[in-house]
Amino acid sequence: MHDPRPQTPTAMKEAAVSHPVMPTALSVVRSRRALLRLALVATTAAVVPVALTDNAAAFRDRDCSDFRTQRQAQRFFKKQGGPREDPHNLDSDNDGKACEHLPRR
Ligand SMILES: [Ca+2]
Ligand SMILES: [Ca+2]
Repeated sequence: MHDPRPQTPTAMKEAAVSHPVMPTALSVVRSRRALLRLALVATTAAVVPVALTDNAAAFRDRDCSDFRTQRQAQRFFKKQGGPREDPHNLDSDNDGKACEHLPRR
């Protein structure tokens, strides 16, 4: 088994040199960074799933089959920013009319 502690007097001296008198200040900085990183990771881990869940809940893709009439689809399409925006792709031919194949009323 390997013992990490220095075995020879020379190795001990080298170890002492590579860890100077300020290890406390240095390790404080290091642990602060580690803490910050940990906090960042924890925050990201906590926020990202919530954000994803929120988005998924807020945006439920609608299709023409979700509407009974073209009029309903058109109303929804306009509410969602149509025809400039069409996040649900209700107007795939971009003529400003959503779900033309649905009955008018
Ligand atoms: Ca859609
Ligand atoms: Ca269309």
